[in-house]
Amino acid sequence: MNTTRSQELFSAAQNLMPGGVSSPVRAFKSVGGQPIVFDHVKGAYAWDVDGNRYIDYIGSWGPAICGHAHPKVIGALRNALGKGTSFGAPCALENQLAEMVIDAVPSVEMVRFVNSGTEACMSVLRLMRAFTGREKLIKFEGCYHGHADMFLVKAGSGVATLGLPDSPGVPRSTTASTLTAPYNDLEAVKRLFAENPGEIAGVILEPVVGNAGFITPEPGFLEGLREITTENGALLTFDEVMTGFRIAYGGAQAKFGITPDLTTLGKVIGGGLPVGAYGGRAEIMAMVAPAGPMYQAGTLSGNPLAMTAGIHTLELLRQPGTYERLEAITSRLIAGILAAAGEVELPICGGSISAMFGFFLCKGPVRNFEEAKAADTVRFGQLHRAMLERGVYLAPSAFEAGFTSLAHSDEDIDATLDAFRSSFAQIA
Ligand code: KE4
Repeated sequence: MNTTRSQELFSAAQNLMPGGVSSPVRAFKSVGGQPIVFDHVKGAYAWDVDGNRYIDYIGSWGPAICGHAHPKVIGALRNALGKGTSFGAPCALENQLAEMVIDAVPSVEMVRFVNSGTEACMSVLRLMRAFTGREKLIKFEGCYHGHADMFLVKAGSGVATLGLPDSPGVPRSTTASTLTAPYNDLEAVKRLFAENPGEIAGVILEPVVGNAGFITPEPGFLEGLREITTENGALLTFDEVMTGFRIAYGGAQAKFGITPDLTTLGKVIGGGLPVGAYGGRAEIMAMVAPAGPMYQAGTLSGNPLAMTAGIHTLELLRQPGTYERLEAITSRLIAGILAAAGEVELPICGGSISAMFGFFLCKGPVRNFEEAKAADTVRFGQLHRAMLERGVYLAPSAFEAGFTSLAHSDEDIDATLDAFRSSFAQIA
């Protein structure tokens, strides 16, 4: 691939923005190679500023589940633009998207829109604390809930990608109340409750992990967390910023039949524009200002363009056959990846659920972050660069999940598997 223009632009960006990016994972630090500067996206594809086309398995980190720049979303945005870009006042579109989210997500009786998943997670933590009157929180190693201080403890995603010990600038006093346990380890959670009786406000987790690589809950894990939190008077929050409307229309909670007390959302519900949300039982949400005393606010929250993009994205997703299609292409993709690695005897393990997939270059199984960190990240970097050369754009980190969309065709999957076969042969 000729990436001359990407190199020029990325080099100039280094003097303008830290690391030349607006979000760390985009800098390809852990995989090496030349970060690709995008020019435009459409459907399953991205084009860089040198005119190279890539089959895109990031999809803007989740929002592009219907394919990039879907004509129905773009058309609706064009119409909405004529009415203005932001009101800072109530608008009917907020009612409409709120009703769709409430109708779809089992735990959500009321919802508050914000502007990012980080904002949703920091707000839901404040709400858990406000409702219970307790301060401590349990999160899981490798899970990522945005970059708010109290979550930057053994976090996944970019924190794991860059191998950061967490982050400077986060006061010890802020993270002292954040307890951590290994994912899939119910005994560790029980111990934390026993050691902190009456002090834990809640447990937050990714019900399917996408930020430590792709890690699924073992049978009984989510059910166990539901029981333990209920027994201890603590709240259970599913961070469905990534899994929401991707694992199923009702999210992972619908797929697994577990109803948390609170849920965070983002990505898909904004259809590519900045939206986050938190919601749950009405009696808990009643604490949120101005209905209740817990303060949270936002200038651009519920803005008409983001609501429009979210409404039309969800309308596309609720069409019959959507999740069957996503399951079919994604399970074929991961099966082909595992088989291709097996053909050259490369250690690999992985899986998929609906439109989310991932693999680790190690024997496996990978049940938690410690085991994920044992995977071969050097070889993953070689694979990432080889796949880019072959026109396939994978997440630039071994600690991220991959995303398919309704726009990925059977031919795209075939071409991707061909690229995997030759890339595995190259790096084996
Ligand atoms: P944002 O603030 O980035 O919108 O959402 C934070 C967040 C919260 N919870 C989960 C489960 C998430 O996956 C995320 C964000 N995900 C990363 C990708 N792993 C966003 C990409 C990035 O940081 O550039």
